[in-house]
Amino acid sequence: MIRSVCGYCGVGCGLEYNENELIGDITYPTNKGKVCSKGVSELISIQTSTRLLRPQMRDTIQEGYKVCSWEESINKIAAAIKKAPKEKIGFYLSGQMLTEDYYIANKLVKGFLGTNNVDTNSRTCMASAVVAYKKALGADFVPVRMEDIFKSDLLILAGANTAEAHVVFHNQIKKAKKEGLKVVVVDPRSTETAYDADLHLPIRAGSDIDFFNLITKRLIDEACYDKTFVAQHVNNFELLQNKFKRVPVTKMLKRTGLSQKQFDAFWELYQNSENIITAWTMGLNQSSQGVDKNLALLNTHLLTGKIFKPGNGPLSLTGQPNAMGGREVGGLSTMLAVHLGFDEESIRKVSHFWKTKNISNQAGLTATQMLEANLDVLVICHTDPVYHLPNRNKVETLIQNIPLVVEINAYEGSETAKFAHIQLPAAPWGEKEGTQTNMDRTITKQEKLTRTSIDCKPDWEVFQLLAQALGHEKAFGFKNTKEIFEEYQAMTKLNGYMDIAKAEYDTLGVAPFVWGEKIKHFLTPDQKGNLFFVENKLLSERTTLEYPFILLTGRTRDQWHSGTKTNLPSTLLKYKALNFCEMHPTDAKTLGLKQGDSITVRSKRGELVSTVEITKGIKEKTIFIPISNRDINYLTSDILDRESLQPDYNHSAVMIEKIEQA
Ligand SMILES: Nc1nc2c(c(=O)[nH]1)N[C@H]1C(S)=C(S)[C@@H](COP(=O)(O)OP(=O)(O)OC[C@H]3O[C@@H](n4cnc5c(=O)[nH]c(N)nc54)[C@H](O)[C@@H]3O)O[C@H]1N2
Ligand SMILES: Nc1nc2c(c(=O)[nH]1)N[C@H]1C(S)=C(S)[C@@H](COP(=O)(O)OP(=O)(O)OC[C@H]3O[C@@H](n4cnc5c(=O)[nH]c(N)nc54)[C@H](O)[C@@H]3O)O[C@H]1N2
Ligand code: SF4
Ligand SMILES: [Mo]
Repeated sequence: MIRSVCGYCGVGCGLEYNENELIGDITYPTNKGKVCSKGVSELISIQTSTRLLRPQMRDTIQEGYKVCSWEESINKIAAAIKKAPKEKIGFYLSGQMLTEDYYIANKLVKGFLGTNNVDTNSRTCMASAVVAYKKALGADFVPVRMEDIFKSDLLILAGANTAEAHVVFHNQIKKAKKEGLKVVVVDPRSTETAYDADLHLPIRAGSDIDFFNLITKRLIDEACYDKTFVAQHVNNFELLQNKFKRVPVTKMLKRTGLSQKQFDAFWELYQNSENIITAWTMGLNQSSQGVDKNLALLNTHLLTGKIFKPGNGPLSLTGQPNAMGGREVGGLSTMLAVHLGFDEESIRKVSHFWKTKNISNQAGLTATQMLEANLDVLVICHTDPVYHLPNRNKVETLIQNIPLVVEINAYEGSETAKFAHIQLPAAPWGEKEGTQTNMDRTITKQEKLTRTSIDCKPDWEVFQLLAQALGHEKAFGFKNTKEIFEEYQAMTKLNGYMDIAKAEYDTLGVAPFVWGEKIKHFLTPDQKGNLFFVENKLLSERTTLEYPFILLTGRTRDQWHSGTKTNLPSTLLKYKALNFCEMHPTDAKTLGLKQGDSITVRSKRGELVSTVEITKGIKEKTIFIPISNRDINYLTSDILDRESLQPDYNHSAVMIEKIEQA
């Protein structure tokens, strides 16, 4: 029997592999034996015929790919990198890569290629939470654990559909409810999560700042914030109090679309709850004011002092299996490594550690900026930006300006593959080993369960080959993932609060390690939390007569993003279809649409085809299409949050047209 962990979502469920069978690991702390359909299907995905098995290349994207050798392809990439000015090199990574993969890529690019142009798809996912945590708490640190829901009285889920996106955590929420936990869901849609909640607040898309500000207003006006905690541990209270004297309460409530009665019902529950956790995901992060939405939420925990004690705190639910590990390593272009930035002291420490003089003090380009920067070389690993970045027609145009696009993928058939020149075959989950950090700081280990397919390599090895071809053999002579993890552990000592060095690589598979358990205070220089006054500035795309609907996008339970691993003939049995468009009965009637009708949905930027799904569970003038429709981002707006540069995927103005059957 081998113990491993699931490589899909941020819950990080323990798995047990037994003679070709994969089941939940009963002894594992995060899931206690439970798994969802994605977890159990991990094995099937290794064996599919759609695996990418050989390196291949082509000169132009009009030609077909031709199989080549590793040596030939790596040399070609190395030659292009050597020739390019360093600001014209970009690496686009993924919260699905293992910590060791991330570490090598980050070390190579930031340490030795002299550019910080390493970004990750976490930009589209967690960037707003990262920025807000840093501003309010002093570091990108999640101060509460999933198991805290059992010690809590109230769980507020804002813009999160745990029933479909964090399935096993959702099961635990249901269990905690039986033990007395109350659950409030704040979501424009009546999701499966809302169905299981005690109270669903169907707010208007984009109005979360108003909602959380209404809480703050009541806390201040009714003087039920924690005065001692605020006095001792929190900055900017007077400023916030003054600003809140003048906030337009009626207008704010109106913008949320909630009635006074609905808000009062919530307030009753809120006020009477001793211990509160607020959890959130993409409904908040993916927004033109994603950071501000986060800050408005964090304010409520700073004011009530409901943080750093059991059963309390702001819990950002991480989407991908190792988005946290990636953030810890430093995979975002706006940080250097191990949560350190680009200040002189940090650069000195990191340069000394990596024994290099090449580190640049300029933040690198982020996901969308890379495409706009006329790069000479773009290396993409474990993610599909042509599928997932907003305003896809623009993405397709821009990526075609890059003379060398390299895709490292374990599967065929990504959307990015259509625009790449070199494809390198990675060893997927089950054919490699390495560590990942789940949403609540638990470092776990994926184990190798089967032999690595002949021509495939773990992602870290690909980056190491490239580093060696570029002449950095000395800094990149790792023999295995353990050596990399241990170097990374040594590096985390550069950052005082990271106690990752205490983890034992060899035993992580059976005994996961939770870092930061002793941190019960703010990580700002004065150890005080920072309140911020934020307002809803209505920066998202507006509807017009021509484009009268707001499009929301999101997940369905059994599909993983673009579906290279889950939309396989052998895993076709889906509990939900992959392509549907939820709309309110009133809207369907106005448009003359019936259940199952084919429609074209169009924005200013592009269009897609979908199928009508009529439901009262969505607000009027709002529609929802899941991201399992691979064309989703032809529609989406590329407005970004100004600080986190995360896209506003949940607020695009669209129109709907019936497709008349011939
Ligand atoms: N099955 C499955 N699970 C997954 C994934 C997957 O692809 N498939 N992906 C993983 C990843 S990477 C991520 S990031 C997570 C995402 O996890 P979630 O964010 O929980 O998943 P989404 O379906 O994107 O849900 C976002 C919810 O926000 C709501 N929403 C939209 N706009 C607003 C708004 O303005 N305010 C509020 N309050 N709510 C709003 C939507 O209606 C939707 O229900 O899921 C992870 N888990
Ligand atoms: N409209 C809209 N767009 C969105 C979102 C949304 O909610 N709405 N969500 C955003 C978010 S939160 C996220 S996280 C992104 C996700 O977007 P992507 O990261 O593009 O989605 P995936 O389909 O998970 O892509 C992972 C890729 O890695 C490949 N792969 C699998 N295993 C391995 C391996 O071991 N090694 C390598 N090298 N490759 C492997 C898979 O085949 C696949 O092509 O989408 C973003 N885009
Ligand atoms: S809940 Fe997440 S980690 Fe657990 S089995 Fe499902 S996809 Fe895997
Ligand atoms: Mo994500």
